[in-house]
Amino acid sequence: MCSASTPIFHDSWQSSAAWRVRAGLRLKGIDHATRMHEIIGKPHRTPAFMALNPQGTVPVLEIDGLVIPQSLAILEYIEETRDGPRLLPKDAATRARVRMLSFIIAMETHVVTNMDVARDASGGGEVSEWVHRYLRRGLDAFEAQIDHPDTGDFCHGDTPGMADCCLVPQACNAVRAGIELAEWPRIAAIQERCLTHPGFSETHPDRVAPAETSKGN
Ligand SMILES: N[C@@H](CCC(=O)N[C@@H](CS)C(=O)NCC(=O)O)C(=O)O
Repeated sequence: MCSASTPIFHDSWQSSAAWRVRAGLRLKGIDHATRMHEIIGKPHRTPAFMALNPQGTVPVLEIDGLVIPQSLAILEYIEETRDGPRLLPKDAATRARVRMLSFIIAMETHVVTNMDVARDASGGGEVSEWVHRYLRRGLDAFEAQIDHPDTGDFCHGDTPGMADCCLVPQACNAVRAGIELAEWPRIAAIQERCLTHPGFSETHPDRVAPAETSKGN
């Protein structure tokens, strides 16, 4: 049963950015209602949705009278306003590390490998070559950065947080693009651990997708 103040999450099983937030909401145990959107072909870009987010992208979270698009802004907001397991560490130095890992994926890898950008940027060439090149760059950098004493069972310490929320969907995209994660053993180990953690297993696109569906980016 949802109250008037129940957050509304605009989600899509086809979106890795949305999975970041689905996982974050699950990890923090935040009760919410979901509006699931089909994004392939952009049927979700109705006037009502564009009024919520002029960028036309998911995820969007309606919470506390606010409308927040952008997955990392949402994750930071729920971290700052809600109790529950931490997605970001308390102290500035380690917070910076978790943000840095998250940004490698969300700002430098996902953005240039999403289908709209890859199609335009590959200039009529092989889209998959472009996607592989930039996925590999991101995964190489991430693997190097988690060769660090603060890495534990998860990207930072022994509980999953914001960096894991960013890594897992992107690593699944890489596998879907035909890339073997075994090349990055630290990422592969964290990915395997995350996929058996309820924060990710229960929010996996296969668990939330309608029965007849197509995958996205
Ligand atoms: N930087 C944004 C990326 C959002 C994004 O690219 N969402 C894609 C799916 S992964 C989307 O909504 N695509 C549909 C569209 O652009 O119409 C975030 O982190 O939220």
